[in-house]
Amino acid sequence: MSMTNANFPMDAEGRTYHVGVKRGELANRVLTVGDPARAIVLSRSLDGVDPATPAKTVPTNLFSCFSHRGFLTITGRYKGVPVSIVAIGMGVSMMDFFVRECRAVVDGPMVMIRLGSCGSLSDAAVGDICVPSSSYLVQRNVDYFAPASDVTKPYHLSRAFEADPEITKILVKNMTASLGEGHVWSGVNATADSFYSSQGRQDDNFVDKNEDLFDELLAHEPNTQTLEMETFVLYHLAKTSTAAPLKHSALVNIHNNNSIRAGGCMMVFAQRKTNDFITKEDVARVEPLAGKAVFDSLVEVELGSEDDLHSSVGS
Ligand code: R1P
Ligand code: URA
Repeated sequence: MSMTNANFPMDAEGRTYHVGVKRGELANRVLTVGDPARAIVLSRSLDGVDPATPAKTVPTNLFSCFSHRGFLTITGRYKGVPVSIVAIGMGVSMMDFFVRECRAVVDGPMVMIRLGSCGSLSDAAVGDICVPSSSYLVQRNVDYFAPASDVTKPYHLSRAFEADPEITKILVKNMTASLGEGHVWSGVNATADSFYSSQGRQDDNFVDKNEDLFDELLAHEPNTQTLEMETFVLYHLAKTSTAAPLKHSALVNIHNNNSIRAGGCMMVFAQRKTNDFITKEDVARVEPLAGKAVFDSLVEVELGSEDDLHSSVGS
């Protein structure tokens, strides 16, 4: 694969270096997940999918692209509206690749919603859904661990960045309709740079100094409810995205000056207070219900008339 432009590498066809997508392959409305298997399960809710499609197979009526770096993009329509699903793997760098490279190949405003899994610090039980209205970043403060360090805090906690408030409201409504009252929670998310140390897991093989981390998170943001590994970057990059290109002035997002509107929700896989972990039967029950609620939300968000420009995407 040969690339041009070391600043923002793309191949001769205009495919981005990591996600591997080019103009015309991605919709303005994107659902992002970590696990490619989850992306394939959710793709079964898109228009025109043959219910006899074998499990673990991308339906043949949909566009799909599996990149050499492990990103899976699936594009089709939901209730007639073009949508994409992008599986990105895990961690803050993968979210950064996803947001920037997808933004680069789509014209006009975009909406991006993450459906992930998480650990719960609140009473949200395994199988429940949390819709965080904001997220902060928890980073291992590596300097603390240096020999003779004078650094006093082993973890750095950033300020919180907000999701798009309207998307959060729509997600809560649609998740509640899908999963039922009592199973949908609002709160603040903490995105950690490790599944282990910066999520307060104890590991005798390493010096982590994280015994008091949960107390520190709750002192920092008393409504901290979830721990996972990507959402902060999505909310942060949406808030720092520049306005939609002026050549499409009719599409400039009326809600703010950013070209990306972001929201997030997550299924509780790990209950950190009771130490429960979700069963595979519960994952199979919750994933498609939550996925449908996200698709309903994606198509409900007002973006402008981008479909006029991209009417062939997903068909
Ligand atoms: C860790 O097991 C992974 O699960 C969560 C975390 O954010 C991390 O990526 O999300 P996904 O299920 O979307 O990958
Ligand atoms: N994903 C995470 O990052 N943490 C958990 O505890 C569960 C899922």
